[in-house]
Amino acid sequence: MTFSSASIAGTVGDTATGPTEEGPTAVAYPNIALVKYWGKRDEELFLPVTGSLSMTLDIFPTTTSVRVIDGRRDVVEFNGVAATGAALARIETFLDLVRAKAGRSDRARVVTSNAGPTGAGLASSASGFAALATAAAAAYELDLDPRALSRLARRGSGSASRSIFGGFVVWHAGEGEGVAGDESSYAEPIGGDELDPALVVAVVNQGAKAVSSRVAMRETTATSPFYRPWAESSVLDLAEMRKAVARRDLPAIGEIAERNALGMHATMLTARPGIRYLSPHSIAILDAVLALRADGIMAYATIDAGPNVKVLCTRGDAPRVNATLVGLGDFVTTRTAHIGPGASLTTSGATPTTLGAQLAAGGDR
Ligand code: 2P0
Repeated sequence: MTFSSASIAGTVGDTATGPTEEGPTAVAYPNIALVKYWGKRDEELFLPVTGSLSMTLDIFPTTTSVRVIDGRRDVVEFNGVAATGAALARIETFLDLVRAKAGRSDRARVVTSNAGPTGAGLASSASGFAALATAAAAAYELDLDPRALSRLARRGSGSASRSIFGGFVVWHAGEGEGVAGDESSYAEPIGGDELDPALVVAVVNQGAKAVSSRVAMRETTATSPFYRPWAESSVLDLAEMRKAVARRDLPAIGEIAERNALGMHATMLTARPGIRYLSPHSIAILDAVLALRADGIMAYATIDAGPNVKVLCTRGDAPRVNATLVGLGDFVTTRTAHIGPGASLTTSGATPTTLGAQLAAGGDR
């Protein structure tokens, strides 16, 4: 756990992590699910059909500051550009929820930037809403413990509930509907950081996806005849995955993660009409992962709502995995991630570099 309730509640106004000129500033990292969240049982409360389990990364952070202002509308600056339309509305809706919890009505100025690609299946909404929840809770002086912060982040984007914490994290589906469901659906860390795996992120397309994961999961749950069987098997995958993490069994973790992800994509492919995020480049990487395993390298793939593939392996094998993926051709760009921290408040307000600059500075390719 990265911060205690005291550090959240107690930081507002203190010099170590208090408001900067832009207001409280939070940094959060993306997480990649090893057992996926795919489908909601309540769209408004973001209650998932199944629980999920993820690994928080140490790359592609989102940095967000929130300052309460004297104005009639929220103002949002995203990667240096004023947000409008649906992107602005989504943040306003989330701030309305924070304001309702705080009993406040004053508007905010939000400045946010992503170090990685946005909307490309690299969990930008997870880091984004984890950072926004953390900074907004501080700006509106909400006294939230990490569990409550995770539940709040969930209302911005389900997967953001997991990015409140570092390392391996489980997000409980929760029980029941309404208030009972809301209170029981939160994320928490489960240990296992000493596994110290690597995740080689193979970016084949940095562009935003054509179909958002929100719409895709709605269509899948509503129309795929394979959705229910996948959800049932995912519950079993989660139970097995928790045991595999508890016994620090990386090959089992990889095996479960790969089958769970392929199953999730099978449900999308069988939605009506089908939704396909996988591209020929994704398949080429899946083939390379199979070839690595045939060569005795413990490498397993997972893919989210986009064509990019993440390959789980040991820290020691990461250079070999990376070299293999880079060797596939110019279409692939890689970054190697390891276990990363939970969301935190910071004073720095440093603007993260762009993906291109990161790759130039220290990327694998
Ligand atoms: C996950 N994904 O578990 C799964 C796997 C994508 C594929 O969580 O509608 O952006 O905002 O709750 O969290 C992406 O979905 O969706 C996601 P909303 P979110 O990481």
